[in-house]
Amino acid sequence: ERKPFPKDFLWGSASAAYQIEGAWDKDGKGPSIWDNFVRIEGKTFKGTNGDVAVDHYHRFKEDVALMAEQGLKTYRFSVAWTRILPNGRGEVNEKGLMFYENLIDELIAHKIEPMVTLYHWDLPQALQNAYGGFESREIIEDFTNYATILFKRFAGKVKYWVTLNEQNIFIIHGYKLQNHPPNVNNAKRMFQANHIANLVNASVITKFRELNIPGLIGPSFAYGPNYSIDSNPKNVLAAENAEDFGAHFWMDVYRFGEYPIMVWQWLKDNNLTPEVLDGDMDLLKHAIPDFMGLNYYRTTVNADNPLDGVGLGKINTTGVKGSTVESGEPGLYKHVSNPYTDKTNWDWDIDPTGLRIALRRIASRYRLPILITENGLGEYDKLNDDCTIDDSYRIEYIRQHLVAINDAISDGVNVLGYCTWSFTDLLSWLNGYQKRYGFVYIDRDELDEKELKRYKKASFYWYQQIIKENGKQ
Ligand code: BGP
Repeated sequence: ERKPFPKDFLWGSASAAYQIEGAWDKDGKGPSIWDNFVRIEGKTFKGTNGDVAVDHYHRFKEDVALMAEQGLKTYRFSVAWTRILPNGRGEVNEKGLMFYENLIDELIAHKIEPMVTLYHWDLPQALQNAYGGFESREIIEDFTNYATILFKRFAGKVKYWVTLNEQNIFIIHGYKLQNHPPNVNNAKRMFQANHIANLVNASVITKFRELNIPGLIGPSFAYGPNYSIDSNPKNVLAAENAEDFGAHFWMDVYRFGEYPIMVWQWLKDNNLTPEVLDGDMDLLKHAIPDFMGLNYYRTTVNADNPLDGVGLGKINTTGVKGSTVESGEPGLYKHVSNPYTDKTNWDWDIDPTGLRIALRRIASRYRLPILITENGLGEYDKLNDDCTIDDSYRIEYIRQHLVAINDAISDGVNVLGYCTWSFTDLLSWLNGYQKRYGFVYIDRDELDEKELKRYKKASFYWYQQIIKENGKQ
């Protein structure tokens, strides 16, 4: 029997600073690693960047008014570290802090719960230069100081805090696939930076507890279940490997302060273990998050991959169906296409049942409430002559995922809320502005900073109704 959504369910939507704000060098903001990375030729789709993005920095009141009109209960956004501390540390830039204070006050005035992500990938370039960013333990103190400024300033106003957005993504793409800064392909450095990112996460949670900040804190993790292509035990084992390496390697650390046994053995065998100092594991063990933040987009199918098998591959950043190049980890698994699911134009599987499975797996293994911090459909949208946008495919996508959440809740999973990605259209890191996720269309084709007009899509009105009826469909 399907149970209703809880009364206080957080109906929300999400964004990230670099993808919407623009004003990349305004009011004292320092450069982040993304401000520079997008300028390397060939790294982003047709060289698109977030210099102007959708100019949310200057239009946040208009955007919040739209959120209020839709009836959002929560809005998840990230703070750009380089607005608060242009060099990552040192003097606070009051103007940068004021931007977020004004945004938070505006949300509260409209009865929208602000949900703040501390880090959505835009590391201060100054810290990358000074000591290699996440590769040095110095970042633990710098990050914790930065977070403390926000905790103290917004304590009482902000109840939901997200530490790191998708550590798995920024580590793997930054230190292996070279799709993100710092644009490195080096396994040893990757596992080192990852261990330090774990310490950063734990240190920030520990600080939050020490300061007795009222509210909830946790990381957001990109997870989609790994399936096996069939019941061939070799392929089933490959899917298990993918779960261990792609999910447990992070979430076990967040929840238990321990690396999965089998991954740790593999790291030792391959001479890739990070440097673990006295006290590290103790810090990790005692920083249990209040919730597991889940960013869910797709599932992955796995098959056996020999040692001389498939390696890096290539993700689809063009929006031309079928341009993904198969990837894998030799000796462990390879990712293959799912014959049962529909795909987006960027080859992402559409799999609402996978979300139910994800919620159940996380709930059983980690015994924490789950906050869905991202889910959505990236597609081409068309602005009609009468200024309407019929994104019925997006409505159908979200509707099916809400049914899956409702099923998981009925299965007994504690889901605190659901944030769609994204509220307005915004910059997709690697895919430009053509891959749209929003309820609100923004015309970016002819970039005119004075224009960037907002148009409500069909999905805007549909989600408005869903919120009004608390998910009843
Ligand atoms: C997540 C990120 C978001 C957003 C989303 C969509 O990994 O946290 O910032 O970009 O994915 O991905 P994409 O823009 O690649 O389609």
